Amino acid sequence: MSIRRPAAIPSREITDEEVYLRRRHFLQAAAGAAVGMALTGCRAEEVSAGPAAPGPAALSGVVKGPAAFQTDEPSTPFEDVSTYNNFYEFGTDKEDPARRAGSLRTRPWSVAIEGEVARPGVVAIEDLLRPHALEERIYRLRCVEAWSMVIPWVGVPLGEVLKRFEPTSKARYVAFETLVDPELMPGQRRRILDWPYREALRIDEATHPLALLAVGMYGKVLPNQNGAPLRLVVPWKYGFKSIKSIVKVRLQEAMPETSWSAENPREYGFYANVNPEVSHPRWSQARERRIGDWKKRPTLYLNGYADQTAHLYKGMDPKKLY
Ligand SMILES: Nc1nc2c(c(=O)[nH]1)N[C@H]1C(S)=C(S)[C@@H](COP(=O)(O)O)O[C@H]1N2
Ligand SMILES: [Mo]
Repeated sequence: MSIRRPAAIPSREITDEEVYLRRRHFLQAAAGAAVGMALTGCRAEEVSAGPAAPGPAALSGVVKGPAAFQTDEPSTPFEDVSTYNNFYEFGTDKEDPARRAGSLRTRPWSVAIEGEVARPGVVAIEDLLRPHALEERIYRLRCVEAWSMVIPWVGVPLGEVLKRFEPTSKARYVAFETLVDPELMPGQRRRILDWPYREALRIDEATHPLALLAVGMYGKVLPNQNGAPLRLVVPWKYGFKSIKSIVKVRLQEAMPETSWSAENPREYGFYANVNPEVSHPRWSQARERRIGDWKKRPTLYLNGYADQTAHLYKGMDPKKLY
């Protein structure tokens, strides 16, 4: 069932999409996504948008995720979500990814699953996704830079995917890596970070039902600049944990090193749980600017997902989970 029948799309969203379709720079980026986007053989078959409607193709067979994974808050317009990005592989300005990520080729794409699993392997993205229903989840995204968005993602629960590879009893952490290819990712020609971008979760965080492997947003294939073809979404943590364009997943016993905490351990920790009471060394995290809003709003503990995730940190000092 497609939840993106025209009648179900609010008029505000249609207007946003009309605006973005006129944006030349966005079209260039989307053309890159369109080339490799056929999720052939999986439940997310490409629905051809036709030449008159460029931009990311619609995903079919998307089901609405459980109520606990939705929000009544208005979604941030597609135009903003797809043009205001952090993706340092394409440059450090917010507009760089939308302007430059057209160079990324997202098919063929495979993901290596390694380490403490009974069934390791290198899996084509189609095979990785095939057994799973694509779900829509509307999540808040809170960047450590104190801005936020509300994004209707399409994806599959990470825990369900990991289960198929049969984690061993030694699998205490899950580490992720982004593609390294300076030809496709021009920002990697400079050592802005120690590439590849690396992120990780504790196994109980990774298998929490909120943790999502996203392949789309707004009912469509993910634009390259948002982390195509496959990115993590962990909504109770700062946005930098939600690693994009994943090529490797490694389950392991030791706590993995992560890019931002390796770069600057004083400013970025392993947990990076959203917490209004723990300031970044250079700014407060008490408030945030929702993209599109004028006034700042208070930041919520665990980004408003404390009901669902606080139990993961029982007995740990919340102030140390930065
Ligand atoms: N590989 C990679 N993943 C990344 C980043 C990045 O620079 N490279 N930026 C992170 C940061 S800081 C944020 S806030 C989110 C932004 O996701 P969005 O652009 O889809 O909103 O992606 C995260 N994932
Ligand atoms: Mo971020």
